[in-house]
Amino acid sequence: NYNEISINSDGQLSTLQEFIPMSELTLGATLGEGEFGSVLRATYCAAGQAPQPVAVKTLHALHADANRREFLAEARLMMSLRHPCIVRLIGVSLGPPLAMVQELVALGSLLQLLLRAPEQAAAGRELRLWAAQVAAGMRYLERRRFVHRDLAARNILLATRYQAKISDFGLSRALSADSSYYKASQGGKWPIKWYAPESYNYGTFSHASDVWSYGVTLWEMFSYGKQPYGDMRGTEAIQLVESGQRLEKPENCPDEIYQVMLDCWAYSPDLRPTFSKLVDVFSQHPDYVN
Ligand code: ACK
Repeated sequence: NYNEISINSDGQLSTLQEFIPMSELTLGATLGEGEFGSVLRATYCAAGQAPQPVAVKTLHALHADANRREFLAEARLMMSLRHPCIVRLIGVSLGPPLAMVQELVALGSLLQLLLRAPEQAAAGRELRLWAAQVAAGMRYLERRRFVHRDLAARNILLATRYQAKISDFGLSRALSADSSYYKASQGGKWPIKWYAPESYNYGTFSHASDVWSYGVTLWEMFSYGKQPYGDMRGTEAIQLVESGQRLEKPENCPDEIYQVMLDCWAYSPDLRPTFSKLVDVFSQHPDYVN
């Protein structure tokens, strides 16, 4: 339904190449359920090009035209992002259902890997490498003035054991007009346990609030996929943070790494490290190249 392309007043999205007709996608197995819809493996056969394995992320939330418009504008921005530590958005399929066509990231999510095979995933070496790569991807997003808003281990994917990539950046903002869906899909909750105080108090999101979430993501990594704040409800986790307490040091986590987490969880956004600083902290790794 190419009529929808004219929705965009700035005209940039109407360069057709960003829209992938369903006929060029051969859908395969379901990879899993995401926060916004299903994720399917697929093959993308663009005319005159070699078939390419992709992940197709459907967005069931986007029925209303207003949301679609906002999403498509955001998708245009996402498509302009290119970095080895960022999952590439190849295009958007107008469906129905509306879907994002992304590069296929072979090993799936870091959280699943940590949970499935903690002893294998466990070499602290790799944890530090992934930490460096996520910081590098976030530094790139910051330079492009892109706030992620949902940085968490579930949104880090692994292309190989030595290449972590950030996915779903900006998606929660793109979908914020339809927040009811996002809340519902989280089992009635926003991902509050990853939110900085200014985010859960005032709905403010910034690079500094992404840094707070990065700290929680580090905590997930170094605790091999544990749920932050255990079974606590979001409101209880908020009380804990507001009282000045923080997530405890994961077992066997080096002190200097826990100190980085605590720095990320400074109550005042101005006191948190920047992603550039975080890249410096972790990029001493021998396998780190980005
Ligand atoms: O751990 P997984 O296999 O990795 O299960 C989740 C599931 O979809 C729901 O998010 C997988 N997934 C998401 N995006 C991609 C992608 N671009 N490439 C490969 N797998 C993906 C994720």
